[in-house]
Parts: sequence; structure tokens; C-alpha cells
Amino acid sequence: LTIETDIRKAIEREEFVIYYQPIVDILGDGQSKAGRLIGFEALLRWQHPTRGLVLPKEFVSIAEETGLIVQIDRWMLYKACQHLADWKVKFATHFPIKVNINLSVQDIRQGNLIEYIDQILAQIGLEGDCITLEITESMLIENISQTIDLLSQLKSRKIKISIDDFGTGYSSLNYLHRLPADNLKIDRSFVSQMQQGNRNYQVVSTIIALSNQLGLAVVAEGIETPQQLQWLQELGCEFGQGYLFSKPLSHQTVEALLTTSK
Ligand code: G
Ligand code: G
Ligand code: MN
Ligand code: NA
Repeated sequence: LTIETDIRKAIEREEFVIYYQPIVDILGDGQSKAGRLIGFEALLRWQHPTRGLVLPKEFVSIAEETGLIVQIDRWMLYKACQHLADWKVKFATHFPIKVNINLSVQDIRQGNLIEYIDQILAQIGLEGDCITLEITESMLIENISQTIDLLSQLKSRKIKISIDDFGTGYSSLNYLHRLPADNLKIDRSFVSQMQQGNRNYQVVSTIIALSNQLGLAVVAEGIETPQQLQWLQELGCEFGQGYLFSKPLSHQTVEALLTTSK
């Protein structure tokens, strides 16, 4: 319960910050070479007055149980869109850079998410197509019809939908073709345990083949080694994220990166 009180105070005092992890094009094509930055995943951090930088695993599940995550995620949406609009002006040559934002099931249940998003996009002056919302398979399964309805409304605003941690949920194959999703993120547990021809390698290979057949883009998470990158490229995975490219970066470090790579 004291953590709940602490989270409430953190919201009031604006102690949350956003770290941004680069997402890169790992295949490239005729025009662009592999390794190009295409966007960032916005990741929540708590800049705690005494504990330092606290990671989501320490507080997100309590924020979800108490419903406080809704306020936090709305702050994330607003702040990440503000940062993006700001970067668009400062670092125009890098655009279109996109931002991915994680949602929890409570955000979807709240009801007025669409109105909130319309309001911030209008206020900040951004188009929906520069944001991707990440949702997990388990969120979909809990509320399949309500979720499909919401996703369709997001799609009509050109907001992209990503299925996060793909492969860790339940029989996703049954409904995947019904979902108005744009891409899948292969869970990092599969990527980290890939070895030529082993079970994880087969799972990754199958997810990529399936995505290609369904016309979904694929992002592999948690790429840490050149070998993993090479296998993913051979399997036709278009996008990647992971420590091999970059760990999540502070706002200040993102600006330094965009400045030097202009
Ligand atoms: O940054 P890190 O890898 O520690 O994040 C762990 C998990 O925490 C992410 O996979 C994501 O599911 C969750 N998470 C991170 N940022 C947010 C956020 O802003 N909102 C919600 N709801 N979950 C987040
Ligand atoms: O749950 P979600 O996939 O949204 O969160 C991504 C999390 O994975 C973040 O907390 C981020 O810090 C972490 N992460 C990102 N890249 C790597 C990586 O290459 N290796 C490991 N171990 N973790 C990573
Ligand atoms: Mn995510
Ligand atoms: Na996640």
C-alpha cells in the first residue's frame, strides 16, 4: 500500500520520465541501407527522489491493479507526442520518425481513450500515423470484441497497432487474421534463446513467415548479438530492437544522437 501512495505522489509531482529505445530497419532495400532508425519505443521510468531510476517491473503491476496506470499512460501518450512534435521541428531530416507507446488493459477498458488521443493529437498538431500503440495478446483475449472495435477506430485515425510480446500468449493464430493490427513484436525470450535449427529458431521462423503471409510487419525484440541479427535477416524479419543497436536512452541522449547523426 505504501507503494500505491508513492505512485500517487509520483503522478502529482511528475516524477515519471520516458526512455526511448531505437527501432531499426534491419533489412534495408534498394534505396536505404540496413540499420536506419525508424522510430523509438517509449519506455516508462520513475525518477524516484531517493531510489534513483526505477524500472517498470517494480511498479507497473501495482499501477495496473490500482488503476493508476491509466493516468500514467495518458501522461506517457501526451509527453511522447510532445517530444515527437518537438523533434520533428528540431531534427526534420530524420523524419518520419515514429514512436511506440505501451498500453495496459485498463487503458482500453476506460472507454474514452479515443477521445483522449484525438484531443492530444489535435492540441499538439500531430497525425495519427506517427504513433504505434503496443498491446499484448492477453489484453486481446480478455476483451476480443471490444478490442477489435477500438482497434478499428484507431485504424481509421491511421494510428498503428503492434502486438507486443508475440508468441507468449495463448492460441493467437485463431484470431490473428481478424485483428486490425499492423505489426507483431517477437518476444525477446525467443530471440535470446535462438540457436540454428532449435525450437526457438523454428518459432521465430514461423512467426516471421506467418506475418509475411498476413501482411503484418515484424519487429524482433531483444537482439543482442550479430549472430541473432544475421539469422533474423536471413529469415526476412524487417525491423529490430535490442541492446545490439541501443539500450533505452534518456530524452537528452536521444537529442544528442539525432544531432550527431543528422
Ligand atoms: O523498459 P522495460 O523493459 O523494463 O519495460 C518492461 C515492460 O514494462 C515493457 O515490456 C512494458 O510491457 C511495460 N511498460 C514499459 N513502459 C510502459 C508504459 O508506459 N505503460 C505501460 N502500460 N507499460 C509499460
Ligand atoms: O515488454 P516490452 O517488450 O514492451 O519491453 C521491452 C523491454 O525490453 C524494455 O524494458 C527494455 O529495457 C528491454 N530490452 C530491450 N532490448 C533488450 C535487449 O536487447 N536485451 C534485454 N535483455 N532486454 C532488452
Ligand atoms: Mn513493448
Ligand atoms: Na510489453
